[in-house]
Amino acid sequence: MKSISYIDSHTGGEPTRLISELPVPGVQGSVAEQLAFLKQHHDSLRTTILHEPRGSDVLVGAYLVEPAQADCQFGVIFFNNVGYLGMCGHGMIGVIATLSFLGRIQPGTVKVETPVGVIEATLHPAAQGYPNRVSFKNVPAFRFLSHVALEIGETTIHGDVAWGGNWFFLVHDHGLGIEATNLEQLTSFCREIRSQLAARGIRGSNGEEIEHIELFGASREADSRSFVLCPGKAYDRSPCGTGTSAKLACLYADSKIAPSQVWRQQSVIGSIFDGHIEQVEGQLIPTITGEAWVMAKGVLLVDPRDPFACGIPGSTE
Ligand code: PYC
Repeated sequence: MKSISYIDSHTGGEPTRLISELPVPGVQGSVAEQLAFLKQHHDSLRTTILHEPRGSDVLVGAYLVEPAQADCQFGVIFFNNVGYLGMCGHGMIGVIATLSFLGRIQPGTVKVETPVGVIEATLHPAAQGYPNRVSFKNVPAFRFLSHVALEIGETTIHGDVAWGGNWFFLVHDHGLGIEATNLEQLTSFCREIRSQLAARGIRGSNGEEIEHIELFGASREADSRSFVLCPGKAYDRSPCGTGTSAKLACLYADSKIAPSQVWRQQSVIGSIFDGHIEQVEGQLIPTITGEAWVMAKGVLLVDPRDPFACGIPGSTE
């Protein structure tokens, strides 16, 4: 029987399952190289941890690994039910909260190597009822394409393609209510957008598929409310850290925010991240702040005789 220890947290309602001891030998190199190795040789570990019956489509996983970069204290690889993520904002906040729970960090700043670059994450001193308030300086964000038109059913919509650590298509003129009572319609609309982007060959600047779709609407409590479809079928319960970074890059490109101006992004379930952007040596660096809560700790047991030991095939996309 194999055992895999985990700690679960949630950030604005979106869960992160941290595996702090990788149960796989021989993983080395840069964090991007470690991801490539795990993807090629140990992808069943991902499905074992995240697929039903142990996990669900909503869960995001994080492997804590050795960083290769000398100035980094940690390395992290994020993954989900369909594959691997370049970066994950809610996940980074959850990992930092969990490292604090484990006593491995104190309030202050650490550098974390991810497959897409180095993140500077700050655990704030506990205050105002929040034990785990975390900010992270993301990889540089940018808008790649603007005002791309798509026909979704009878509706013509327009969206921007932007990078915030993952690729996003960001849409405002969709005409749908960004409400938790409207999740099915929002999900199928976004899935249709994603299919059309793929069919029309609309991709990120490096040819990567655009897997995340964001719809924006008005908020009473923040500057904007969003629905974010993640790779697969699940929507982000948090305001999406990499999605908010992509949004900040678009707002900045449109001169709708100034450097350091705080933008408050609300998720479809009501949780809020604060974000701002700074221009550093010609690049746009987003900083995102949110809170996470550590909520479960346990051991996954993998019996090799179990026909669903590595997850239910086809239970996901
Ligand atoms: O917070 O960046 C994020 C994220 C990506 C996918 C789910 N959450």
